[in-house]
Amino acid sequence: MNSREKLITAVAVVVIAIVLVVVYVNPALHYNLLSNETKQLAATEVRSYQGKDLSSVNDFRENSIAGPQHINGSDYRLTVTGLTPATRVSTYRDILDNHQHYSKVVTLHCVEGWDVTILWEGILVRDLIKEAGVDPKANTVIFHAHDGYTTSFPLSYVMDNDIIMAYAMNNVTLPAERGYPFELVAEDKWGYKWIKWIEEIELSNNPNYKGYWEQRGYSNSGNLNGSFFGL
Ligand SMILES: Nc1nc2c(c(=O)[nH]1)N[C@H]1C(S)=C(S)[C@@H](COP(=O)(O)O)O[C@H]1N2
Ligand SMILES: [Mo]
Repeated sequence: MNSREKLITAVAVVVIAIVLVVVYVNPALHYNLLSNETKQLAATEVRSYQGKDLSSVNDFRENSIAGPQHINGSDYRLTVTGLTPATRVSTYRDILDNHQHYSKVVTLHCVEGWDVTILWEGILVRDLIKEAGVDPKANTVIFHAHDGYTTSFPLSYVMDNDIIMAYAMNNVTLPAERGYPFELVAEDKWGYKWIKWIEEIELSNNPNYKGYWEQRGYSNSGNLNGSFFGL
């Protein structure tokens, strides 16, 4: 090679190296670049699954208490706090790379009268809680979100059911409006229990804790088969 060819080769190597580093270290680019468990060929929303029609990511009404939250995937930390032997801090990559992924079609019903049926993909909340460990005094789990929103459940709800924290819907990574990085798929509960932008999972011994809408009169159990007012 002459010196001009050497220079071109050197520049090409540097450019390729930079691209690889950026793709590898940036979790926001798309989890499936980093995961060997779920292979996706295109980030295109699926609209039917096993014969069922799905709603679209755009069929939700956006009426969050403080508008969409924009969380940077590389700065994101999830903590498990409260009645646990060790406060546990995880990054987005830790959560996606080191846990089993699950998918499930579940319908979200908002008290306003609309609903959306979505193919959710996420990891089990139970797995994160088990990893941190649970003090025997804990009987309640309180989720805290980036916008200050909170909601709570009996601990048994997340430990005895397959409750996932979703990072994708209809095969696409959750957009900011839908709760990126994680929205709780609170099956059998009203939409206000489906907390978006989850940052903290707190183990508590207060079964009477009331979250944002619960303090404003909505049922604390949030059970779909009951009324959303009262208990
Ligand atoms: N952090 C946070 N999560 C939230 C809310 C909110 O305001 N903040 N709204 C809840 C309500 S009332 C519903 S119906 C669902 C779906 O709301 P979306 O259509 O705005 O996504 O998100 C729930 N999760
Ligand atoms: Mo809602």
